[in-house]
Amino acid sequence: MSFTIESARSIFPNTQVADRVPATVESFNQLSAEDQLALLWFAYTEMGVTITPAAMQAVNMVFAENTLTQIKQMSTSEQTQVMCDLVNHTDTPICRTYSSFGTNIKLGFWYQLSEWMKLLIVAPIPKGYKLSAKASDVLQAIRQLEGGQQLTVLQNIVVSMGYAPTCGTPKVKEPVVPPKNLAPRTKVTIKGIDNLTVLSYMENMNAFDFQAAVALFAQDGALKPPFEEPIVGQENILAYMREECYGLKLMPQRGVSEAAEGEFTQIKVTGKVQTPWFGESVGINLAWRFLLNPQGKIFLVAIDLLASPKELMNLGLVR
Ligand code: 45D
Repeated sequence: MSFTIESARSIFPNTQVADRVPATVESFNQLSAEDQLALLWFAYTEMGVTITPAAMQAVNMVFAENTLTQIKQMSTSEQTQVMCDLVNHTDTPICRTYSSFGTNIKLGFWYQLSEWMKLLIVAPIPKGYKLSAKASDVLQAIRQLEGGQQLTVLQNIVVSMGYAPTCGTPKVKEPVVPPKNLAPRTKVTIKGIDNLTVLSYMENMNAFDFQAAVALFAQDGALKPPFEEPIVGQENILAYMREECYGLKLMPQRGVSEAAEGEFTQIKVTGKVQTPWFGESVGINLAWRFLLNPQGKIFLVAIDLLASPKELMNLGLVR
């Protein structure tokens, strides 16, 4: 029997993932638009971590500039309406445009609005806004998550906003920006791991050398981001990395390598990742579960957000 992507997903089955993240997003989605906006604003401003303004330089904001200027010139009530439309997934031109943005442009769009809200250029959330009881519960649930999980909740919500007519909306093609400041190549060491594919994966990702990172995958290999379906095939993985991975810092710590059936190898690595948005102030606890084919190519790497820091030590060795 040989692996399928589906069956490969269940290697290291005792990995405890942060299930409270999708559960929180789910209960958030049940709230009214006003509650959603106010709650997000409270959660964002309370989080106690600030976005590194320099992160905006890694984002190609030209695609959002027209929309942002348009919103800036609106009346206060029109601005509030646009924000409600975005959370309501209403079919408007702005919501359609927003949906065509990649993740980082969406985050950058809200970052810009948040800066303008502070300056009162854009309608702020009313200071005295009273959340409904249900919304207060969701806010409380967000407060109880660890920092990296809170950011993931926020990111997932921001990504799902807007209006996409069908599931296959054409994405704005982001021109391939020639790597600005290719990060210096640094050697990675992972306690317990000497596998060259895994080590090169980390090193190439940290150097933003996505071409080299993708070359480590099998032709029909897959990458599964947290709470998403696998992205299959080298070309799709490369497009994904160019859109989502610029500026990430992977900090693997330890791992375990075991033989799997059919001369495959399964390797689990735990550690942290830093996002360019928050730099060193937030480390997100992660696991990478690699399944390498007999040729040593990546058949699947599944990235999971860990339920708790304790999971960093759970390599499945204690039986
Ligand atoms: O007024 O090896 C609100 C992969 C509304 C690749 C707002 C990976 C109200 C392979 C929205 C609140 C990528 C999978 C305003 C590794 C309102 C690989 C503004 C993993 C103004 C390791 C809100 C990477 C704002 C990972 C401005 C796990 C919110 C990366 C901004 C994780 C939120 C990155 C931001 C995360 C959130 C980034 C900037 C979780 C960023 C989150």
